[in-house]
Amino acid sequence: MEPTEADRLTAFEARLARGEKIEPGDWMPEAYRRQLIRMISQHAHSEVIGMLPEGAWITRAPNLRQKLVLLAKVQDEAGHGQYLYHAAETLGTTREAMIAALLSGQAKYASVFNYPSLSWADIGMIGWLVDGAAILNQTMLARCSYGPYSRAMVRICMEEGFHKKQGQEMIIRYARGTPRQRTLAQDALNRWWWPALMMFGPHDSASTNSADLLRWKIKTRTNDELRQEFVNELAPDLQALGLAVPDPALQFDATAGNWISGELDWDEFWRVVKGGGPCNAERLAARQKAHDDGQWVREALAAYTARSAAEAA
Ligand code: BYC
Repeated sequence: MEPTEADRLTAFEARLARGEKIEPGDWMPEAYRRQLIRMISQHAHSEVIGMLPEGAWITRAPNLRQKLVLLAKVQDEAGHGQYLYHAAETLGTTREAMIAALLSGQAKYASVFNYPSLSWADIGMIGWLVDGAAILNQTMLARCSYGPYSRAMVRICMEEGFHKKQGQEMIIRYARGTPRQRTLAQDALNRWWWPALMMFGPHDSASTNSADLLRWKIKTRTNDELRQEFVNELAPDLQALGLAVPDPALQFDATAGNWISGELDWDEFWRVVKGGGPCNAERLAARQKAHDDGQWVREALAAYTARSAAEAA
């Protein structure tokens, strides 16, 4: 007798409970597939759009070493986008559909990349805070239940580790440097602190997807848990360098062992997520231009594939 939908769901959830990975050809609930396509494609878009704030500084790097490091980092982000688009394609979507959703403004990507990078110190702060936040989240995702996503995360996390270290090294140097360098580092912290905290998403009480994602072991920790770990890690390190976290309400709760933040500006968060941030239009216009400029490559590839198929027939 054919297994019913309910039997399949029970068997699927039993596999998750045993810690097994789900692979592309395996049966999965439609909502699990949809959640993964949503999240992996948003993640891929974030990597690709995330190249823009830093890419803008490649030509203005202060020396050859810094330029090489930044070039390597930005190229890594492009590679992350590639792995992730491929991981999403294993679920039955296409690259074309995902890119169309991004360019039409329908798909989301991390809100943090809609802020401008105004000084060279921003490159260090993005590395330390933004890549640091990404690592916390992605170390969790490396254990997620979908095989291709979890395997992509292993390599991505290693590369993000290098990204975070280059940023941290730069900010430590600036914080111990000249008064001008300290001012640049503080200014960068003032502008990137809150957008970095917003990367973890809304509070758990407002997180519409978390229940499904946690049930199916796509996420294993909540938005607020990860954000708290980030603040606990960063607040003392920044203060030890003499940098002031731009949160007058920040205080240490010795009983819980947590650094407690003031409330995030959720109106700003949702405005940026919905397309109204300082650089949303500029970021999408840059992606649209890159897509248009790449049209000849896609045409050449299609012609090559068609000719190879004709020759093989
Ligand atoms: N920005 O139900 P929730 C990098 C949306 S790039 C924009 O909690 P979920 C790097 C959310 O999509 C790595 N939108 O969602 C690259 C949902 O809307 P939809 C970035 C956000 O999925 C270059 C709604 O709000 N990392 O490292 O449970 C240079 C409700 O949220 C955001 C990833 O992409 C946001 N911050 O949790 C440097 C990690 N937050 O889709 C560095 C993968 C929430 O229902 N993604 N929304 O219409 C995730 O881990 C999760 O999707 C999130 C959100 C934690 C982001």
